[in-house]
Amino acid sequence: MSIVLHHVPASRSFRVLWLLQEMGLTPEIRTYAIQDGSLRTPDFLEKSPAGRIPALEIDGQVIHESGAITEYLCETRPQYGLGREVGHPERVEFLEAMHYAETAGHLIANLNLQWIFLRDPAQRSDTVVKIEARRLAGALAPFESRFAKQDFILPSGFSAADTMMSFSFFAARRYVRLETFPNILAYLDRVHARPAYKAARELDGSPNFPAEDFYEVRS
Ligand SMILES: N[C@@H](CCC(=O)N[C@@H](CS)C(=O)NCC(=O)O)C(=O)O
Repeated sequence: MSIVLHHVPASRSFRVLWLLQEMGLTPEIRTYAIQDGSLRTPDFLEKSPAGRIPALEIDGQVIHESGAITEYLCETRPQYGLGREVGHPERVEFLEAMHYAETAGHLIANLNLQWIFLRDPAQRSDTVVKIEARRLAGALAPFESRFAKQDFILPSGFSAADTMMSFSFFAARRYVRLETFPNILAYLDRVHARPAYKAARELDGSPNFPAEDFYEVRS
């Protein structure tokens, strides 16, 4: 079975790459860059109408949206136990985490645009970056108390809620000092120790956009 992942290193498509590795599936990876126009070709727009990654070719179709891909993989490959099916006691928490990942994700996207992708840094708004970094910290805060009680996003253990949500923690590090969230850092250590996570990182590739480790907001 051929699986093709349309991918940008260190981006949301890592969610899918890692979930596939948790399932023992290694896709063919086609790598794009956000700034070089490769996501706006007619060929790619047929796969992903807004020109976004990830897009996954699997089972004779192309799926876009990381959350939809994640739910599809869990539903069609239940043997890995990474989803929480309808009727499962954790179903609602699972769906909440799946979508909350994009509540955090859109804040990160706004900050990425302001700090990394604006061609002219003079166009950056100090007000917007300050507000969005605060809102991002606020979106991460509930997980600090959650990880005081449990090792992973769901009480019963590791699931695709982790492969979806973790990207937000990785990417948030550029804008929020995670040292103020020690339980989230301990969670990330648990995630980093997973063999499938390590394998996915090997396949991910180096970021092909110019990101700094941390962006300090002027007060
Ligand atoms: N909700 C979508 C968002 C996808 C998305 O915006 N991906 C970013 C990379 S993290 C992208 O493709 N950006 C390219 C662009 O904005 O032109 C998902 O979760 O798949």
